[in-house]
Amino acid sequence: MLVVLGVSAGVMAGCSDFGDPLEQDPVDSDEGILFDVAGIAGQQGNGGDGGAALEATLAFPQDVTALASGELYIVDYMNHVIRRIDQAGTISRFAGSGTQGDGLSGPADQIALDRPVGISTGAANDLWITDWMNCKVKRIDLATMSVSTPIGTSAGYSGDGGPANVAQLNLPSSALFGYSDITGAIFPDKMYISDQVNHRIRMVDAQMNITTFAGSGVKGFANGEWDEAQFSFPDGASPIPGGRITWGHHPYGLLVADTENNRIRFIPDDTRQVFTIAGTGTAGYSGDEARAFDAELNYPTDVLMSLDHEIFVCDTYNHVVRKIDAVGHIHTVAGTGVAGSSPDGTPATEAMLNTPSGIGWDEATRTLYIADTYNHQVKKVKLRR
Ligand SMILES: [Ca+2]
Repeated sequence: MLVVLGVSAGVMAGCSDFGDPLEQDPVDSDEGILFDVAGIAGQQGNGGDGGAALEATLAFPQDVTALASGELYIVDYMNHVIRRIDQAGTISRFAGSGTQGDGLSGPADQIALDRPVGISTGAANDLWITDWMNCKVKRIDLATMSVSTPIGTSAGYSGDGGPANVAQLNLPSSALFGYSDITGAIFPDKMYISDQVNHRIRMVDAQMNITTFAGSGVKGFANGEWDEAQFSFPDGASPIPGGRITWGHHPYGLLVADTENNRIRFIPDDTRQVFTIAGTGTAGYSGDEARAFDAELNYPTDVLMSLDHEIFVCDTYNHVVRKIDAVGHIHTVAGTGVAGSSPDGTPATEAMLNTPSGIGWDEATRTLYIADTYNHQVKKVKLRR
């Protein structure tokens, strides 16, 4: 089914976009085509576990993480669970009881979560859940499938210099373990957390002590020294999750989706001198095919980097995903700029998204995964270099 759709859509894309048949890709006609992965457009629900992910329903999925094994993990935000799609495309509840609450320890599928926003790989046969409303980061031991809560206690800002389990965070929106180098290896020494309402990046070391890695804590915009730099993440009465971070490796450092500054920031791991790599600061949708530094973004909430040094930006209120190439030019790779929904198999730059919030990446197949939040779906597109 997917193959048939992919071939027909690929031929259509070839006719419209690549008039010269020599430029058509004879190997992979799925490239550039947006496919559904999970969820039904416009249908919020919590159904379908044990069956095909394409027939399941989701509730405002916030992010998606692809593992090298081929498994996919979906942060099913308003269902308060993490769902897993296996290599055969079957979906199941992986973590979270489905009851909104705050379970500190116990079996993964019985633990209560409250609006989780992220899941990331650890270095010790574990996965880490960013449990946003609970202001905690929870660990799943994959050998025992049991959960513990080593980071966070309640909403606030405290605990730097001491153990992370009694420190306060305020709506942590992503947690990134270790330090992923160009080979994909993870060095198990640190975890970085975007501490959204504190407008800071926190760091937890191997001894499980917490500190502040970057951000003065003042909401605003300032580049420079780590403790003087300012970020502007969503806060206020009912913020959406934002300010997610990822590793960049050219040079090594953290990339930050600085959501309310409409910019992407970079923090080199060695100097911690914060600077801007994309966005003028003005909310808008402009600048494609030119320098990302001169482009307008609108409320970017997530960012990632491929091993080819491409940076992908979840440009949420523009309803698109954009790519900053290795020479610093920005392009739209999915979405049209208009909120909506399009049929499975539409060329990605002709397909509408609705308020995408999180993106994931599978390096082996160069597949971009998109949490298409307001469509209650996860989608994917393979991208050429
Ligand atoms: Ca992500």
